[in-house]
Amino acid sequence: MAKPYDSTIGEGGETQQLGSGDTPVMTTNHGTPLSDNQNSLKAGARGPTLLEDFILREKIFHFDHERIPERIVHARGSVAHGYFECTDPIPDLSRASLFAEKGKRTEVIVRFSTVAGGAGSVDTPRDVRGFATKFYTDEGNWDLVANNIPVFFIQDAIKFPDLIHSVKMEADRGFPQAASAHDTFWDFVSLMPETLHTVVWAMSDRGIPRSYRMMEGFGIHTFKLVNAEGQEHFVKFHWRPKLGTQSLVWDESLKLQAGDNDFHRRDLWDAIAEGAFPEYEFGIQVFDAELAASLPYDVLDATKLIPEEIVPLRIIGRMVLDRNPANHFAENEQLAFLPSNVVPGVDFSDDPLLQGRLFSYLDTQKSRLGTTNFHQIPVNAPKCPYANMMRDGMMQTHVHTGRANYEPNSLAQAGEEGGPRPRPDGFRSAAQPVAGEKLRIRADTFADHYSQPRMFWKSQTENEQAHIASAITFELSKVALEHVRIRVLSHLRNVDEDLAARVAKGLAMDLPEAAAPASPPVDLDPSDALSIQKRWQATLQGRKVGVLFDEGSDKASLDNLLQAIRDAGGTPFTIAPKVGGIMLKGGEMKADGQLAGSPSWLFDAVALVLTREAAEKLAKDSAAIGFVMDAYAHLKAIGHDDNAQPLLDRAGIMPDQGVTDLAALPKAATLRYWDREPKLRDLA
Ligand code: HDE
Repeated sequence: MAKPYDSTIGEGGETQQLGSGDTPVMTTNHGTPLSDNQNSLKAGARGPTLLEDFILREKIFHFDHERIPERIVHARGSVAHGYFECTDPIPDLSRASLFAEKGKRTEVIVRFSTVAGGAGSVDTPRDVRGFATKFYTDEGNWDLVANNIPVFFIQDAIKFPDLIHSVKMEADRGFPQAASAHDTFWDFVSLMPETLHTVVWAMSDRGIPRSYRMMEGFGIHTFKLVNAEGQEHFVKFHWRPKLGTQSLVWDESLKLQAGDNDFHRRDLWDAIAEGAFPEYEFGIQVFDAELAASLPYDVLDATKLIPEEIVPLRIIGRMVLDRNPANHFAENEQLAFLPSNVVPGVDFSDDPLLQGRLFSYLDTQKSRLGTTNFHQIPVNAPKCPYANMMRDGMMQTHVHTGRANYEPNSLAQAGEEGGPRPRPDGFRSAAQPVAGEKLRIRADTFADHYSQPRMFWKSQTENEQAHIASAITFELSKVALEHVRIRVLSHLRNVDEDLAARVAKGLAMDLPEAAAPASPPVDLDPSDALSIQKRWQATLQGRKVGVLFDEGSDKASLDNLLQAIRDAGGTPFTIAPKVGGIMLKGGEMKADGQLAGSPSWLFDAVALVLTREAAEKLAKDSAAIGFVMDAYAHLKAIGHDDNAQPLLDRAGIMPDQGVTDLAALPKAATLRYWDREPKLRDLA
């Protein structure tokens, strides 16, 4: 046995000589080399630990302070590095350097997130998703802190703490975690009809995305682009995923919350690790004050969107995410976004929600990261030179030299460092005339809360409408306060009578009187761009197919299928009751996953390559029955041959277009079978 005082033996028994070969020396944080990282300093082998043990105290002290406050909202997120490439320069619209030349690349980091849950919560609750991008441009960092839904719950920043308090776990009981289906959130919604538009989006399939790689992003607010001549245009920013927008079905997202609470984080990590780099188009909607004035809603109101049919999207760039983080804490927890980070050529509008955000994010970073110098943390620091007269502060890492810590100064005349100076073409706010009385007031043009949720509802397919009505019914069924449910129904009547009637029926409640609108709703034209199903991209790229096999399966058919899936751009994942080598007809094969631990919720489609005997055996195994039954219930393609029939029969699978032979599976697996749904569940 090693003597405690010279123990350099690790758990595995391997001895590491101090500083030998390439192994770095382990030291304290102040550089003193350690001789022993296994034993604290004791008075005798079985005696008490000594206070003198500075090595033990430093290690425990540091560990005790490892956590920093999590983000108040968007606490759970995933990051990826990559680049933005300008594909269609816009110098006529903006002097921003990242949009100046075709092919110009700018480094980025992106953080995707949920909103309501804590850092350790699950990835797939019904929620809005964050889509925040930091562009490290050569004229400073531009942070586009966006969401996957193009509108927001409230119109004025002063309501944000109330909104978030209402949706987070209830104050007395500390639950529910990461869920909007509870009294306080819907109480707030029922009293603030401006929330309805975003609520209807969140209750749609947008609230349960399939992957961060298959989600749109929206800057929401109206911003401004400013060109070198100082001319300004209004603009809205959009991200469009190359794989198309895709979502889960509700039952699947619930099961994933139990089965793989890192579903989105893992999906993003794996895709990048495998070289299937997520890609997004970057689009702008550009318009001027005249067009803004012609719209029946206010472009400064963050609860409204401008349909692409009215202001088309112009694609000016693309973003590729090609590198996983090396350290979660350094690059995710310490990553700080600020909507106030803009570069020359991009400017703010007077949207009162945006104006509030310009304060909040800077303020929150001081509280989370503990210092005004959080911009010096590598992930937050600009990649271009930066210099000013701001000095000192906690955790200052720059050693500023010379006496010039004020401006103006004339120290250069004496041959000393004079320090930086502003540049005439540095950031300039767009010159905008402002006049008005100082009031706590909201513009009349913000008063209509129903027309746009109605437009959204009317833009959906029948199946998507059924999902929305069912989601609202589900959430309100978890609301114990009956007066809240009644009040929500009274608002839904103004959105759409059919929607209100379906939710009321789903709750087994009578329809109340419609709420009195502050401004009567109008019928806006529906927009196909607002529907996921109408714009479905039938591709196997980025999709995963779970292939179940067992003893005796035909190896040649299995190999053919796996290759066909790869050829179509998909990722096959093999599953068997046991993961070690399984004897097949034609050779042995190992599985990627064990059947009991690889439910079909993890895949976009499934295939069964079984002998008749194996199918009969698996027809008595609940994991196998559940595998097939859930794939069917989640509207996925199921590829099989005749041998699998006993298992299909046991799982109650009825033939339809999505239940195909193995050869047709790669094509069938590009879709979900929405038509199957009414046969399976009673939607509202
Ligand atoms: Fe945020 N929001 N927010 N938000 N938000 C934060 O900043 C806030 C809003 C969004 O991955 C916080 O660093 C206020 C709209 C994303 O690190 C905080 C208001 C949109 C992220 C904050 C809003 C967003 C945040 C928490 C109303 C979409 C995650 C931690 C005026 C356009 C960023 C932090 C990341 C994070 C405040 C409204 C998106 C507290 C006061 C609208 C994607 O500062």
